[in-house]
Amino acid sequence: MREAGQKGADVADHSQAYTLLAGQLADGGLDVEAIKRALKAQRVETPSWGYSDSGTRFKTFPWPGAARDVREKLADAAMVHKLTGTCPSVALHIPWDMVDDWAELKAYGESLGVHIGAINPNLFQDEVYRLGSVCHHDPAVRRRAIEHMLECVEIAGVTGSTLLSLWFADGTNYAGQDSLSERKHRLLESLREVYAAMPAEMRMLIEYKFFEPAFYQTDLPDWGTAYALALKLGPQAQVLVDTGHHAQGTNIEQIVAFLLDEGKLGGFHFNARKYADDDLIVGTVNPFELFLIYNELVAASEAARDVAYMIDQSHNIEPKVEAMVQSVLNVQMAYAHALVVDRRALAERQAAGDVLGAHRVLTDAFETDVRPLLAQVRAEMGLHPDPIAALKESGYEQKVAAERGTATGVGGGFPTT
Ligand code: PSV
Ligand code: MN
Repeated sequence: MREAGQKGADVADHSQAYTLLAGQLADGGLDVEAIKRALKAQRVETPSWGYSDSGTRFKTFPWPGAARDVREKLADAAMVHKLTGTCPSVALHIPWDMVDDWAELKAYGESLGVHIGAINPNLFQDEVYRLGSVCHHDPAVRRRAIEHMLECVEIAGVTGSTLLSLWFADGTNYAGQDSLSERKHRLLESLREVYAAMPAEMRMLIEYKFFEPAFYQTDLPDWGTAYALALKLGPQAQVLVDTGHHAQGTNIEQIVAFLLDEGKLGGFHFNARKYADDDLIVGTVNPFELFLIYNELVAASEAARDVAYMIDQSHNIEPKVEAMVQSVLNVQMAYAHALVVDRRALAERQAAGDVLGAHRVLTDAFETDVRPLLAQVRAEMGLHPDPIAALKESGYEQKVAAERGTATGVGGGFPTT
């Protein structure tokens, strides 16, 4: 029996719906084969930390079968790739994913069908980072942060990763706590040293976040600050847009359009921000926003060629592998909607000053049911047209739950006594 909500992506009934849709898209002047090629080439990187137990400062609810180490995280990521055909790389966080033998880990990932993607240095969990890392007033702490980033550049060299993805928890909680301009200088000086150590093929992605963990002042609070730093550092430095890191109401697609036009959009961390930060499944709350972001990416065409698409989510109350597959499907949906925008009609309406006509070109695309198109693409890729159904049929979640068990005592950040 078909589960509620699965209709339209079903194996048996997608081809008829696809034939109808393909005819309508072609009649509208769209090249359906080119759209399918683009969807088959779509890539989304999943994060190692999305497969292990993680939660909030209140509570981490352990999930049966959650990955316990980096090898299990790679295995889960490989399963997501097997189901979606879209996720061949995995982002790592160091030292969460630290191993002695990186070449061996790389080979292990490849034996499963995935490779190691962005390397994320962790500059927020050591005791010494209480007052910051690269912006800290003590040069010894800054040195430690720089050395850790240099170590990550080396790790990336062995794993074949070309992205060094940086996020700093640096900031202050009280007015007067530290010199704001000095912190700015320390940040740039630290990044210059790391930038200089990067090989030519590596890019430094600089992520911003407008709040948390510091609440009075954050050293990298917005895209403008990240952009200014990237400009100063050079062409291998770019901005990373984490969709969860903006104030409510921020026009993220405008930021995307600006950075693309300036050649400074390095990549994304996709998620939904209704959990305050960045832990919910992308596209669940605001699919229209995600579509508008993809609309800019498709419009930018070649200028978006090197953009890295990554998910940054830590699931607390939901099944982890299923949550990751759902995230990928939501990103694919946004891309498919952006690909069916009638760009010629849009340009015409814009040139005519037709405010609502132009708007309707976008909403027409967004309201198109692209599920048969995505099912067809998956079928042509040799995949199950419905990856969630395929996951459930595979028994993978039960298998890992039996093998790995359920963690005990994972707790949360608050003291329990
Ligand atoms: C910080 O909130 C962040 O978005 C950064 O990308 C970190 O690397 C990641 O989350 C850790 O979960
Ligand atoms: Mn992030």
